[in-house]
Amino acid sequence: MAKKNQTLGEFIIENQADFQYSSGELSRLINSIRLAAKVVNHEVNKAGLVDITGAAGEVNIQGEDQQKLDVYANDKFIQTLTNREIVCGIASEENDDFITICGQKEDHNNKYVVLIDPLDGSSNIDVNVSVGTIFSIYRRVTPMGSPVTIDDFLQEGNQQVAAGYVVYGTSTMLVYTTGHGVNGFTLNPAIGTYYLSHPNMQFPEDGNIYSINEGNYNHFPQGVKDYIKYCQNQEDGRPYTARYIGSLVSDIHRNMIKGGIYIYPKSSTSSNGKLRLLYECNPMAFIVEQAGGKASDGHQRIMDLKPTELHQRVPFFCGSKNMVEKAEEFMK
Ligand code: AHM
Ligand code: MG
Repeated sequence: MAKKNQTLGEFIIENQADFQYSSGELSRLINSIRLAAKVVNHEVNKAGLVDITGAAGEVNIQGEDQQKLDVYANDKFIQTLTNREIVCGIASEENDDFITICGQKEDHNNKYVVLIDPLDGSSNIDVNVSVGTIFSIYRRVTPMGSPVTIDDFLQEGNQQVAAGYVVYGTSTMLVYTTGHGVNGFTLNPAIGTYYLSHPNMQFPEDGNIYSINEGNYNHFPQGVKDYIKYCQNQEDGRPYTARYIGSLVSDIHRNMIKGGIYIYPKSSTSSNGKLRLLYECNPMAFIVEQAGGKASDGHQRIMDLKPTELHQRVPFFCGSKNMVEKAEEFMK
């Protein structure tokens, strides 16, 4: 049972017994993410002090400029998970291909793979706006003892055993689920400890915030244009409030607390939208559903989509259940 002021460490231990994570491997894995997130948090917080921000001069697989902190965060998460030998493979939004990890005895006997977006929304760093880390954990589907294959990563979102995000905001929070509800922990930076601050988070069924990049309006499908007009109409408690940070984790975190919908649709310039199914949409969908919200591609449940490639993009409609259902009606 979640208790306020409990530390994340205590919570993980307590719930390990509850949920019978037989070997404790999943607990150790979440512990490693907690540790790496603290290190990244420290670096993100210093971003304005040292000359570390700005494009690193590299371009990631999607052809976007990579920021230095993206590279740093990517390295930290991969290093931490690799050194502790608790996963058999990692796929990252920042890497072209997945990484295979084996123990010192080359035994390949760990059972989990992690998919991660180490620093999402990093174009916000230069202007001191929140960014986030998103992670997703699956049990491998190939036999233990052999190296992981692409099949271990291309699993439907409904197979996730855990997912979470870290929001580096006015305070730093780690929010995660293992399929038994959603709990949020706030970092006390003075002592480096996360405390349970948001037990059993619930997405309000309704809301009055819509979050979408309206600059792309002319390129949106008709259903999305009509839904935006619906949000703006003066009736039944509308117009809704428009709020768009352009940082997925922060936009969804706010909507989960206040009630709202986040949409990144396809458009005439990007046929599947922008967000990645494996690193962004599936983990966010798992968290949002566990909190009572809904996530779809405008037609079908996100977590039931069968991934075909590591860096696949999908349209994303996510938030308060009734709002997502209303948007889906417009998409028909
Ligand atoms: P990134 O993974 O390159 O950081 O891009 C993902 C981000 C999301 O955090 C955010 O919701 C979206 O891109 C904003 O995109 P846009 O600027 O097109 O509205
Ligand atoms: Mg991203």
